Order: sequence, then C-alpha cells, then structure tokens
Amino acid sequence: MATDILTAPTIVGTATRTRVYKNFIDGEWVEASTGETFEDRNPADTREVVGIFQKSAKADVDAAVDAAKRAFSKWRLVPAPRRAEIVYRAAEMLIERKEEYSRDMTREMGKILKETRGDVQEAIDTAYYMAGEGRRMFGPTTPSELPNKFAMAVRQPLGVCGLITPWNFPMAIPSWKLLPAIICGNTCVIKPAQDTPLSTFNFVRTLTDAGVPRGVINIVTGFGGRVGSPMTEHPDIRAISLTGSTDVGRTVGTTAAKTFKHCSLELGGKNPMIVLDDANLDLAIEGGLWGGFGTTGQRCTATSRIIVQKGVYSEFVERYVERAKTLRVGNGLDETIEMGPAINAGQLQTDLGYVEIGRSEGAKLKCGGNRLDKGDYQHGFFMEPTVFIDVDPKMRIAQEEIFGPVVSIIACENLEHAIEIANNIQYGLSSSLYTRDVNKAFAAMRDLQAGITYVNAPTIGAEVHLPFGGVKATGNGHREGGIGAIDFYTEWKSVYVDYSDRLQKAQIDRPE
Ligand code: UN1
Repeated sequence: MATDILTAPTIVGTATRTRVYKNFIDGEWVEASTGETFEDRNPADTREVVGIFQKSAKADVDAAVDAAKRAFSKWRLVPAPRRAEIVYRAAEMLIERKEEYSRDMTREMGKILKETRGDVQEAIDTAYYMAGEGRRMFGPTTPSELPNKFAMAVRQPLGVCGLITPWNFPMAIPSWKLLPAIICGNTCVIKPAQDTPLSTFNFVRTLTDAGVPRGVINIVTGFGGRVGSPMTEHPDIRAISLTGSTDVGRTVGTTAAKTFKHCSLELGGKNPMIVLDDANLDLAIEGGLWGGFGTTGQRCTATSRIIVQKGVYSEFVERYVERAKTLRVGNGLDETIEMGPAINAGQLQTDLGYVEIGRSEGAKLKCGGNRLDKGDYQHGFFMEPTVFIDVDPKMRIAQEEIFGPVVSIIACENLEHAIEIANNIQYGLSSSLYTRDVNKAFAAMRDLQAGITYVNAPTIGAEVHLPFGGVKATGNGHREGGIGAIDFYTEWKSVYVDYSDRLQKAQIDRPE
C-alpha cells in the first residue's frame, strides 16, 4: 500500500547526506518554534529523502511577518528600477543554475526533466518581464477639471504579502507571486507546498544572492492549518495570494475578508478541449496527449475533458488511446520518460478512486486505470495513463477536478453543443478548440466561459506576460501574469497638486 512506502526507512549516509533546511526569516536560517520537522520525499522513489524541512506554527509566521514589516519600511523607498535590477540579475543567475534546479525539482516533484526545465524557465521569463515592469509601473496623468491644478495616480505597495504556493509548479508559481510583489515594493512571507519546498528555497536563494535585502522575502515551511491559516488571519499581512483547490480558496477568501486583505485566488479547473470534424487530427491528438498527461495531469490547466465532434469521434478515440498506451511512465530523471508519478500517496489514491467512480458511473475505460507498482515502479506513486470514453458530461469524472492522468472523452454534435458541454461546469480556467474554420474559432473565443482559450493548441502552455486565471469557481477575478499582477500588488493613490495659490472647489467652481 502507498502508506507503507511513506513510512519506508530513510536512506541517509549512503550516497548523500539528507540536508536539513531551516526557515528563512530576516535573512537568517532558523529552526521552527515547534522543534519539529518533516521530510520531502521523491515521489518516483520514496526511499530518497530530498530534504528535511521545518514544521512551523503561528509563532514562526509572526516572526516572519515582523521581519517583513521592518524590511518594508526601507524596501518601499528603493526606487523600482533599482529593485528591478536585482530581479534582472537573479534571472541571469537562474539561467546558470537552471539544470541543477530542474534536477532538484524532478526529484521532489516527479515531473519529467523537460518539464522542470520549463518550470525554471518560466521563473526566468517572469523575472525578465517583471524587471522591465520596474521601469514602467505606469499610472495615469490626466487633466484636472480646474485650472492650474495637476492630477495623476501613482501605484503604491501594500506592505507585507502572504503567498501560499502549490506543488505542481514549485518555482514558476512562486515567481508569479514573489516577483511582482517585490518589484512593486512589498515584502513577503511565502509558504511553499509541503511536497515541494526545495524549489522555493532554490529560487529565494538565487534572489538573495542577486541582492534582495534581508527580510524582504521570508520562507516559513509547514502545513496549511498551522502556517497557512495564521498567515491568512494575520492583521499585518495586507495581501494573500493562494494557488490551490477551490475548497481551500473558499476558506482563505472568507478569512482574508475579515481583515480586508487583497486576496487573489487561483483555484481548480476542468478544462475542455474541443475537436471539430474539420480539425487537423494529428495535431489534436498530440495536443490532447500533452495537455492530458503532461505533468501527469497535475496542472490546474490540464486537458481533462476532450469533447469530440461525432464525424471524427471514432478515429480520434482509437488513435488517441493507441498513443496514450505507449506513453513511457517512470522516473523523470530518465530523459526518455514521458510521464512521471503522482505527487504523493493521497493524490494517487484520488486518481485511482476516480477510475472506480468512472467505472461505476458507466463510462467506458478504454485504457489504463491501474497503479504501476512492480519492478522499478515499486517505490513510487505511478499509474497508467487513463482514458475514459463515451463519458456523459454530467458524470463526476467529467465534472470534478481529478488532478491526475485521467482523461474523459465526450462526444458532441456540433460547435454549439460542444460549447454547451464545455461551459456546463463550475470551473472556468482554460479551454481549447481545434478547427480550421476561422468563423467557428472566433465564436468559441467569444463564448467559452474561461479565463484562457487556445485555438489549435491544448489547454496548457500559458505565457507569463499574459493574464493567467479563470472565471466562476476557478478564482475571484484577479489575474496573475501580465499587468494584472502589478494591479494586485499595488494600491492606487490619486494625487492632486494645486498650483493656483487659491482655494479651488472641485464640482463647485465652474465657469458660467
Ligand atoms: C497550472 O496549470 O497549474 O500554462 C499552471 C501552463 C503553465 C502554467 C500552468 N505555464 O501550462
């Protein structure tokens, strides 16, 4: 059973010694107030302990917030272009460290090297992009309605930001939050996911080496209830940004509202890819495999529903399933592997549980569905790429976020019907359409209820300078990436300068 693997003895002192990582508060490495630690294990081979991290509690959050508050009084006054130079330098350093950090990430998260390199690259892209923002941070200057009066709006930092990040993009998503936050002059306390803290340490170490001053970024590791909750409740944290499940988002949003924090929630998805009769099927099949099984299906943007028009349904299903069966599953450090393990025992159990749910709902299991636990697989959380066909859009496997390598294929009559199926869901993160018909493409771009729509590409692959986020239960209206991030981490201040040397009354002093 998976839980046995979790309690397997730690191999320490053979090839490498397991390193103990402390919290990073005010530029110092400090132990948690609890004196407790937890292990970060490799999901492809749970005998390997990647690192030992601090199991923190409220007192550690309080210390980190105090440090961040002190640092804020100076950091906010550093000119934004100077802050940006540090971030730019970090981007250059990350390029040099990319291979090392990608390997660390594959060891702690499981996704294949090609993808962890992409994850580190996404942090590099964000760093270059946000470094540029340091010389923009534009706000409006606009005419006053009164003579000899100047009007403009400037962006101001918020103060201490609390960042709660997930395990599936352990460097990219921290970069989406940390970099705009510090470019805007805020200071941060970050709680990385307990499954993947090392990548956050690698990222923050690089920022520190590049010159981010002490206290500007603080890391507190641990679990949601003991670290995330005190952050969300802390009166001195002025903004919370969470990427996580819709359930956790609801709790975080409700709690953050009590102290009037800015709150950005990036939550679940159940992303549809529509394939119309006129689509380039080769392209759609490759896209659907990448979108469905890339990152072992563990992306908020994963292509978890494929809605195929009836004229190409049989051919698509047959060819898609044939290809899914041949995907090479294994340890992502092996360059030939195409799909890694689930992140942990709980996630694997969820994935296998949904296979049972799909079967009992009457969907046809066309391939996969089993755990892989023999030979090289025995120490990891591996499972076969799984495809259900003839799925009814109302089934739970077509409605609920699984976050694993389980794809549901649904038949549709035409574009209208496909969009109805696509939209009839609580989530609205990403979406996609394969067609060669420009009229249909534009209709779908308008009508799909999602924060992101791809045409002739799967539902994954967002670029960092465009808004990232979703509608409905996927979020609360904020966007990461692009200028939306700068909007989230700043507050507008409108400034009026009256140089008339007399009292002028807006709305009242009007020429006859
Ligand atoms: C996620 O889906 O959890 O768009 C983040 C992508 C990546 C980020 C995904 N750039 O696929």
